[in-house]
Amino acid sequence: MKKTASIVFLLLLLFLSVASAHSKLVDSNPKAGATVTGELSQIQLTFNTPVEETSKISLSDGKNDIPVTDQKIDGSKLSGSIPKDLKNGTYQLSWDIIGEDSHNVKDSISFTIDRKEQAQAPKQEEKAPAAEKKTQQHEHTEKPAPEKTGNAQSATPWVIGGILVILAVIVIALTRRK
Ligand SMILES: [Cu+2]
Repeated sequence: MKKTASIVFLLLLLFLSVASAHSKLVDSNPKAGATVTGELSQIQLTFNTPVEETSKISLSDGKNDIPVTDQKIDGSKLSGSIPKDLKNGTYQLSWDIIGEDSHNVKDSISFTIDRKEQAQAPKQEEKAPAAEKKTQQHEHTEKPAPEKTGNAQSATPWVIGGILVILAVIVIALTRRK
């Protein structure tokens, strides 16, 4: 009986670790949807896992890319420098990272720069603050040829999860009969 319980527990643990393995943003400067009124020359993204060296940040004002220079990776933190004199407006801060589970994750947040000294003629589009928008896309770039030699990283987490749940149900059903 105890043995069965621990098997079920292990299966559950395995399922959870597979299902939650993707790297995601946990903090940022500026924060998602923030309005920046002061100085901003450094941006930083913090993820829930370390990210690989090839990970990149990019910044756009919706039309043009703005250079993010001096990009640095420090464990789970990705940082870079941006021009100090950005115009007032809404910006998209995007990342293209390789997370700890070796998956490629692309996502972005937006923030607004609204500095008084730059105040321009009022715009008509103030009704819906674009800064609230947060695009969510978690893309997984799978290896081109999925082969059987691959480990759990290339298998679809949901398929594994489903199999584990079925196994757990069978184990529980067998235990009840005794
Ligand atoms: Cu992932």
